[in-house]
Amino acid sequence: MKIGIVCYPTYGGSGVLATELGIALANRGHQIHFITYKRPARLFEFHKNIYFHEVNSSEYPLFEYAPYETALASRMVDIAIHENLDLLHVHYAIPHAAAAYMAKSILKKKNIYIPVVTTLHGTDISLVGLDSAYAPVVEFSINESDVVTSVSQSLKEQTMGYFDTIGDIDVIYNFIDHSKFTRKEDKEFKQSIAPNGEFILSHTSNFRKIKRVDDAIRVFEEIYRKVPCKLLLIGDGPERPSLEALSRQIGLHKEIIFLGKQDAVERILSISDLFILPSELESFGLSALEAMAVEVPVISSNIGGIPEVNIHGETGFLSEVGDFKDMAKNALSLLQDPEKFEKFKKNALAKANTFTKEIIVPQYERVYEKALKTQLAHQ
Ligand code: GMT
Repeated sequence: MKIGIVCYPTYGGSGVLATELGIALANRGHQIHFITYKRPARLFEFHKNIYFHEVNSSEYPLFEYAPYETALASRMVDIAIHENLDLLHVHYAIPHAAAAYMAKSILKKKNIYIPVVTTLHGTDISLVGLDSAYAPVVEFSINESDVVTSVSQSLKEQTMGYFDTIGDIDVIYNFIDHSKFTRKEDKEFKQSIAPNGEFILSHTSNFRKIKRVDDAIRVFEEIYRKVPCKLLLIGDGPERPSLEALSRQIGLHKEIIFLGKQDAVERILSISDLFILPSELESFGLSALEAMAVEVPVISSNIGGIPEVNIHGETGFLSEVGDFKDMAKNALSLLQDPEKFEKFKKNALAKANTFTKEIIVPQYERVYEKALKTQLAHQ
C-alpha cells in the first residue's frame, strides 16, 4: 500500500508512535510518505520505502499565524495525486484530521477517492479537543474519518463520552520496537551515575504540567530518605526551570540529574531500577511501556490508559494522582525486597512483550483494509 502518514515530528508520544509505525510498515513492504513540517525526530536512517515531504506554510505580513492547516491539506492533495496514495493516516486529531477531511474533499472533486484513518492519541481529546475553541471541528473530523482508532480502551470511552461520535472506534495499543528496547547492561555508564551502587530512578516526559514531574521529585525525596538513590529526568519542557528550582530547594540537586532531550532513551532506561510516571492525564503511557520492555517496573498514577499497561501489583504499582507518599511506599516495597523486585522486573518484560510491533502493526493493516472497503462503499 502507499500510505501518507501525517504526525507531529517532535519527541512527543504520538510522533514517536507514528514514526515507528511508518518504519515498521516500510519494512513490511509498504511505501510510506511522511507529511509534516519537519523530519520526524526518530526517523534517522534512509529507507528505500520511506519518503519525507516537508510542509511549508509561508509567512506573509497579513498573517499573524501562518495557515499550517491549509498548507498541510494542500500538500496532502499534491502527494496523494502525484505519489498515487491509497490512504491517509493522520496521528493526533488537531489539526490533522480536519486537514485530511479538507484534502479528501478536494480529491473527491477530482474523482480521486482516498480514505482517512485518524488515530487519537490522548490530549487531542482530553485536553485540547475538549477546548470549545476546537471541539466542534474535532467532533466533525472524527465523524468524517473512514476509520478512527484510539491508543487505549480508556481513550475510546473518553472520546465516546465527550463527543457525539457516530461510528465505532478501534482500540490499537501503542507498541515499541523490542529489538531496540532491550536491557543492555552498561556497568561503566551505571557507575558514572551511581558510583556507590545507588538505585537509579528515572522519568521521561515533555515536562508539561499534566506530567506532574514535581510529584516524581517528591516521590524521589521520600525514597531518598530510606535508601541511597539517584533520579534521572529525561526530556525538556516548560516546567523544567521550576523543577530545577524545586530540586535545589529540597537540597537534592546533586542527586537529581536533568538529562534534557535524549535520542538513546533505551540506554538510560537500561541502567534504571524503577520508572516513575505520576501523570494526571495519560491515554496510554508509551514511556512506561519503553521502561517495562527494558525490565524496569513502573510506579505510576492510575489515570487514563495507564492501568491497561502497568498492572498493579504485577508490573509495578498504581496510586491516585498526586499521592506521592503512596508511590514512594510502593517503590520502597520493591527496592527493599530483592526477590519481589526480580519478579516484578520479569512481569514488566512479559507484559511489554504483548505490545510488540509484530502484534500491533498487523492490526493497523487490518484497519487500512477496512478503510479502503468503507471508502469503496461510499464512492
Ligand atoms: O504525552 C504527551 O504529552 C505527548 C502525547 C502526544 O500526543 O504526543 O502523548 C500521547 O500519545 C502517546 C502515544 O499514543 C501516549 O502514549 C501518551 O499517553 C499520550 N499522552 C497523554 O495522553 C497525555
